[in-house]
Amino acid sequence: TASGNKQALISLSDKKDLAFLGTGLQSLGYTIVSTGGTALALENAGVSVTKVEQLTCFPEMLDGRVKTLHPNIHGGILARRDQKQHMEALNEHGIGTFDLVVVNLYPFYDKVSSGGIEFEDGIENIDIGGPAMIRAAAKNHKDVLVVVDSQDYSALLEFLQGNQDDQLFRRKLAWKAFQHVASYDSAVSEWLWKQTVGDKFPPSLTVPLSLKSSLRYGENPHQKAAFYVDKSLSEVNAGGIATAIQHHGKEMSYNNYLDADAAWNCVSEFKNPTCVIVKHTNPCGVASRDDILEAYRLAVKADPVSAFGGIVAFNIEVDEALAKEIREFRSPTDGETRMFYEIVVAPKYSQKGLDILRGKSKTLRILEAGKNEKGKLSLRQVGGGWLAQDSDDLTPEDIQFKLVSDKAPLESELCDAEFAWLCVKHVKSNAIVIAKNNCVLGMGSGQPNRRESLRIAMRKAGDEVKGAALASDAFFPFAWKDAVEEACENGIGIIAEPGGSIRDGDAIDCCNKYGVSLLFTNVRHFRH
Ligand code: 93A
Repeated sequence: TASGNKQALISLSDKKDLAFLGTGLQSLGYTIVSTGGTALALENAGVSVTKVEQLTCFPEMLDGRVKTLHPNIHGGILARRDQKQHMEALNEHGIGTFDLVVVNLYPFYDKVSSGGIEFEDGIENIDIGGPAMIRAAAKNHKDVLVVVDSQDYSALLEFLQGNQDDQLFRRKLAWKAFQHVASYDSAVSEWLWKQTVGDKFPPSLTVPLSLKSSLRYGENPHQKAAFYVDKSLSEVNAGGIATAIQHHGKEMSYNNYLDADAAWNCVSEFKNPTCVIVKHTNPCGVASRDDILEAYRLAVKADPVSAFGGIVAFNIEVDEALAKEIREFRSPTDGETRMFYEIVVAPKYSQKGLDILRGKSKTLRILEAGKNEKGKLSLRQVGGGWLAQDSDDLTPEDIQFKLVSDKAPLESELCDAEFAWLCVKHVKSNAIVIAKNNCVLGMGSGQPNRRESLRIAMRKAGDEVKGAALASDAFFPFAWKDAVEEACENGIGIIAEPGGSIRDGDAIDCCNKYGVSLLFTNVRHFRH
């Protein structure tokens, strides 16, 4: 600049901490150039600013569509300081250089996701000048610092005070800047795609992700790993495991995230107070009770060996009494050893509850998770590509349980079947769940044949299998001398399965022979 001052360009939609930044820069001797609203906010905070119009000698035009798109602005950002001709060109046109660009964009995502916004309104919220400045500064980051996140203001001011150059710091900011613009552009493209195809599949797959953290390692210690978060859920506790608050314990690992997610997804489906215990992404204990302490004890009891070292999830607040129970409860296998867990996850904790759990062990991870959103996209990677599908949001309320055998079920048996059905959805295929009185008695998961899953589930249920409900995530390919008959012989009271096999008739005949109620759901819950 003419005065020889360092010059900063600030243009912000989200003006959080702008006064802090402005006063900080002013005291470091920076000349600040700003767009209309930003300039006003700075002046109100007692910071003196030069308006962009003074540099461009143009008014903001076309309802603000053209504010900063001008050589006097972009020349000052993009000129290479080490190129004589560049600097001469600036001199010739009386353009000063910018040393710092601070920009955040029109809140496009918030606007279009708040619902009920007109198409024209969406279009007007697409920022053009902002990304142009960010990209220009990020390209020329060697000499122009670029900041897009108010959380970086402190580090920026510290850096400027230090008077020491650090190209890595600049590069990191430039990386963040391009991430910011890329995720912004994908939000715009996704929205436009929806305006074209509506809610029809396939969706536009430019999912904006931001790096949440590096992980110590992946599924195994020799695999590098990191965790990325859906950009649209950048807020703390915005929903799901990714944004959960960790109150205590060791750092979350790759497998911890998988297991906590499975537990949280499962427990969130239940209306009544419920405890779910997960091991290796499968719920091995689930119980609903008005008394959550009892639910917890029953969930452990379903499979105490597997529950040890597992993840415990609740769908209601963990209060003092529940926390004490979690801390003290001894394994039903020997009545002595206190249960040990990797993670507790719940929607809420009372202060006392939290303090008690913190005292259970140094490592116990305590997570407070926000409500899961339905209708999310589910993605799986295969060699060379991605598979996309709607998430499986169907619950027993969406389903007709159709009686296809002679024996009419009792009301209680119907409830058991629905409970088992909701659980089986969360178990890896082939999945069998045996349940009674809102409590899982045994489950078999991940076996390549259904009969093996059934045998595991029955073994866990023991004598309690008599009169209990059985849910199968997919139909039985055979009935006689196979899984259906084995379940009937062992005294199962009611079976829920999708139906749809060419041997459905055999399954019905078999249930009739043993006087078992058979319900067809017409819905399958494969989980591969
Ligand atoms: O309408 S724009 O695409 N055209 C521009 O030239 C322009 N310059 C800055 N949007 C533009 N901006 C954006 O205005 C910035 O990205 C920032 O989000 C916002 C700040 O406006 P104000 O300072 O008036 O509140």
